[in-house]
Amino acid sequence: MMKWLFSTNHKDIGTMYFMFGMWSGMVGMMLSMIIRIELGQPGSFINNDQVYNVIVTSHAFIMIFFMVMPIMIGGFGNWLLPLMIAAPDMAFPRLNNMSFWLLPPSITLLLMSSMVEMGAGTGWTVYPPLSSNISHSGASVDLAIFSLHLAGISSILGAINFITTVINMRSPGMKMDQTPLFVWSVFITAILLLLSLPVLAGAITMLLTDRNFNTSFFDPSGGGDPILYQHLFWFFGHPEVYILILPGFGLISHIIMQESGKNESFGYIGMIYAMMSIGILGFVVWAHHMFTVGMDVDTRAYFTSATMIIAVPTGIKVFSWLATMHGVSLKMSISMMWSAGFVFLFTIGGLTGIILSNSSIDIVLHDTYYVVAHFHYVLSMGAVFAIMAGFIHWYPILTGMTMNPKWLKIQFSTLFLGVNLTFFPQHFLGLSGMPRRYSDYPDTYLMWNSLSSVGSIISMISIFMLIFMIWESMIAKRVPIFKNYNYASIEWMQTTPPNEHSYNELPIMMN
Ligand code: HAS
Ligand code: CU
Repeated sequence: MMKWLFSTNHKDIGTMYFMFGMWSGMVGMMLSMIIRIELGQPGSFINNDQVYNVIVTSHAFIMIFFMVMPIMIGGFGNWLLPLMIAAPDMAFPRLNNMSFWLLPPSITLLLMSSMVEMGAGTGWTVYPPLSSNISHSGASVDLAIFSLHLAGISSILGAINFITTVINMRSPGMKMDQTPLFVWSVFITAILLLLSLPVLAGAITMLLTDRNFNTSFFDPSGGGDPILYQHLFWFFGHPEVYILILPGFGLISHIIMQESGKNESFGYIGMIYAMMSIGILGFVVWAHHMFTVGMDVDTRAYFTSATMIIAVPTGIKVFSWLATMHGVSLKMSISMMWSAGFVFLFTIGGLTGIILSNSSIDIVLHDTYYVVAHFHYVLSMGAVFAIMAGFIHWYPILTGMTMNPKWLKIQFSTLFLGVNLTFFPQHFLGLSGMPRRYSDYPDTYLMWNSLSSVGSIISMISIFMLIFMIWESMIAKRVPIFKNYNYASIEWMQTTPPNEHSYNELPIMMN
């Protein structure tokens, strides 16, 4: 018990992040099922639109801050990053413990916000005036803000830890341009976190004082401006979406390289520059979320152009993954299926992003289901597929157990079908004008909505299958056989004292 509470060990902390993220993922999934039940047919299921909005808001917060980020950065980052640079642990092990243990109180505050008063039905963007005390009186939004404060502190501390670890703890002789791409991806993600989260913290603190201490940062009646909040939020919010995907890029690069039997990714240096470009560009495109606030045409032209440029480095990544797979007789392992699925579906999500970046088109599509389809392709199929790929790829090493490969393939097919059936029809709903964050719709939207809800049930069944397979692997006690040299070398690194590591002995880690 105390071993976990006071743990300073990167693997144990990584395991706690995994378990926390999986638990939050269950909560987030159940909330999404309530959403899809409400929208499965016209008319009302919940019978309360505030409650519906609270569920949508909690779903987004939980999936972003308590599922994807803890699993990708906290779980895979903690587990793999020190191993990949042959460090004995993270640079600040006790800080690492604190980063993790800030999360349970944070999610508790969020869940409490739904239990008192009428809940926070603001959407994850928490825009005033909806989030001001006129529309959301009571403690709910304040609790949600405190929750974000804690999750933000957790992430900032984690970011400091990862940045320091990558800079100072690399095995002697390992240059930055010899460091695996997953390490680079977490490093760049940590910098994005460090630069963007304080802006969110500022924005929500200003909102807090607007709500409780009569300031009027975002209140026109006191000389403030609600649009200022949107600028501050999206200056954080857009880098945040790359925070959610970049570690996934790193996982996918590693898996595709390894499963293609190569010891180097195609265009390794180009992949690093691509991630750096995505990270930098991510800070200068934020107002593509605000095309409808009434911007002048030059500003719109700028944000459209800057946003589109991100397709270039992202394209470099996509084509480098394809080139890494090219020219070998590919063995379609399960982690490779997830990775190929990632490349395909993430690209679809990216292309709809390019469509949305056109400001004139976005005036029509903003706040419709087209946006919802876009971000679920890059998140539910991008981020989640990367997590699934990484989890299945490293499961034997992390746990010393193996899941049933045939069932894993069935599970892959099931989730592939489920998420596509859920989200592809949402493009059509958006194009025909169905708005997001509404609990009901006219009959004309019935067909695509009911298909979407059926898809969500298929996805849920797939997740249950995975849980069953994890359980089955525990009772079956099959011991993994590390035939593959690459696996073996990670195993070797786990058992070898760090001072005996030398870069030259780690050919696979070169990427
Ligand atoms: Fe996004 C809204 C534009 C990537 C997540 N995005 C969101 C929201 C989320 C999100 C969560 O410009 C909703 C937030 C909310 O609650 O309101 N997004 C883009 C663009 C990219 C992009 C241009 N998004 C992501 C990633 C996310 C994510 C990654 C998370 C993981 N997104 C937008 C816009 C909105 C938006 C608008 C606001 C919409 C609104 O009205 O609210 C790019 O990074 C995508 C680059 C990737 C590719 C695919 C691979 C590239 C290849 C190269 C060739 C392609 C070319 C393009 C030359 C482009 C293969 C050709 C174009 C064709 C159409 C064929
Ligand atoms: Cu954006």
